[in-house]
Amino acid sequence: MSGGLSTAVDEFAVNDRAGDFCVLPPSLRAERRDDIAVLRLARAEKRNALDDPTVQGMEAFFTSLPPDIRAVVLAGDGEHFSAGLDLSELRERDVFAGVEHSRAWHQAFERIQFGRVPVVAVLHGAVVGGGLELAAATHVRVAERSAFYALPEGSRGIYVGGGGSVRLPPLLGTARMMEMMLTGRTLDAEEGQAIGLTHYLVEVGAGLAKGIELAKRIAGNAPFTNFAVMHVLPRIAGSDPATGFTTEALAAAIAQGGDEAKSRLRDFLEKRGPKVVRS
Ligand code: 1HE
Repeated sequence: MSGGLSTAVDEFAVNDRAGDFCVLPPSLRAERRDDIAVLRLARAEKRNALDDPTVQGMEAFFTSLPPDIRAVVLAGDGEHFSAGLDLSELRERDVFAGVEHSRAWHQAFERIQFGRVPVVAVLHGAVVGGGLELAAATHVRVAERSAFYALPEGSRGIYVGGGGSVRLPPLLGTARMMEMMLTGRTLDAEEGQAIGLTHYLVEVGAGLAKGIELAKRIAGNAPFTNFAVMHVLPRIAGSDPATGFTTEALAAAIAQGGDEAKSRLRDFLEKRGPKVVRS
């Protein structure tokens, strides 16, 4: 990816480690909450626009998570989650560099979607363009009431390049994505929730606490179950039914054959395990 991102990803992955996480660019900040990592976009002065070092830093972060981290919360500093692609970088790029840049975003976001642990996004303010593509690569989305969503690529004369054509249609529907891109319309937080783009809608300022609460619940699941949900379920959903049923049977058998399942099932049958509760 020589012409894609301006610095090699390895630079962040192999440099000396500050604390628990790999060295991150100034536009990212990570902290640990027990077995949860919170990664923040920390470029509020540019509305968390995603420049090369930020995308590259996210790839390095998700590639080198400490082994005891079991879920990640992704949030943004300031008034907005992310204004999307850093448009100031676009002027520099020729056509092939553009292809490589898009592929580099794909590679980074693939590390999120098909990484080691589930990721909960906490959305607020602008979640636009590449910011929405980033949110789509996470597994659970919490929105504060200030969140709004748009795909303004049409008005900038560009096209989504962070995997939006692949990840957004299953969330929004192809027709709605088409309409959003053609008209540049904005969806508010309630509309995003109504169409299933987000899973939780909370008051302004309450997103991070909700995200951490959900991440802790997720971290308490059996690791293989989380793995199967992240890695097997989307492959089944994208395959023909016969392949899907067979793959599901294999995943189910692997899960139930594990020690984790046996002890959790025993706990329930011996009245020690949690019951399902009405929310
Ligand atoms: C930026 C960016 C950016 C802000 N790239 N610098 N994304 C967009 O088309 C969205 C463009 N941004 C906006 O519409 C607005 O900035 C917001 C609605 C997000 C926020 O508005 P506001 O009034 O809070 O902030 P602002 O005054 O517009 O911006 C503050 C600074 O951030 C300002 O820089 P300054 O040096 O003048 O202070 C802005 O220039 C800068 N800024 N957004 C660069 N996006 C892989 S393909 C993905 C394709 C896309 O993502 S297209 C969508 C791009």
